[in-house]
Amino acid sequence: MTTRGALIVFEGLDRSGKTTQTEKLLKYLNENGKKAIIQRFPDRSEPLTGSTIDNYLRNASCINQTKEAIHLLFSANRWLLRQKIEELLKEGTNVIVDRYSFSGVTYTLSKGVSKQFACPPELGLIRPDAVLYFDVDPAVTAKRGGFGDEVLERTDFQQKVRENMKMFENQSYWKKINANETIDEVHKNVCAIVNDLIPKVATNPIESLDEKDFGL
Ligand code: T5A
Ligand code: NA
Repeated sequence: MTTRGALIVFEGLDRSGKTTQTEKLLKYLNENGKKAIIQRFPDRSEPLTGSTIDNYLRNASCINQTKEAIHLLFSANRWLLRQKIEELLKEGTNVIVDRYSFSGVTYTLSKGVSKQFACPPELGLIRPDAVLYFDVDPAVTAKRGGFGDEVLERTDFQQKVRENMKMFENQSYWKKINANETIDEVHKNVCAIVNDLIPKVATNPIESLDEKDFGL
């Protein structure tokens, strides 16, 4: 019987260290003979939606007028990759995802959009086996490289996102990681969780996000 790969999502505020850690995890898994790939969201290379989202993130000035439409584009961007992710999992590849529906929902809620609008487009996307949530005070990340380059990176906005992320705390797949630690310490914690996870989910069915994931 072929066993499936694990869907491992990294979530957290801007500059919490997700991209750094997804790359370290990929290298670690490959060196240990495990198939893995990284899928980033937004996927700025996706032909239908990628360049529009990229343009928004680099230039947006009127968040109020665009918040619903950009939300649907972020979600569409994930839907356009859903089948590819499912096929990879089925053939036994571990899929490391850098941001997913949890960013999608919390960033939009933080712009003042309702849960009733924000959550439904995510229903039916593949449910992660684990979400490694990189928890860190926005005052800490504001001091890290590159902070402030994009429109959503202001500290007051990041604080709202951190509050909204608490809506997922009771999900069994939600694993809080202290992102204040050094890059090497965080990597060690990530590897411990992932080493435990991969064999555990190998024969589980692939499931989809539903109302329970969002408290609807
Ligand atoms: N968004 C996204 C939505 O609104 N809706 C959605 O549906 C989705 C998917 C772009 C924006 O889009 C929003 C959220 C975002 O605002 P992005 O492309 O993921 O999303 O953002 P990026 O700018 O590429 O990445 P992030 O800002 O999220 O940064 P990372 O990946 O968390 O952090 P990383 O690894 O790049 O590290 C940042 C810096 O900190 C250092 C690194 O060396 C780097 O300089 N660093 C550390 N320093 C000290 N200690 C540590 N432990 C460190 N780890 C990393
Ligand atoms: Na990133």
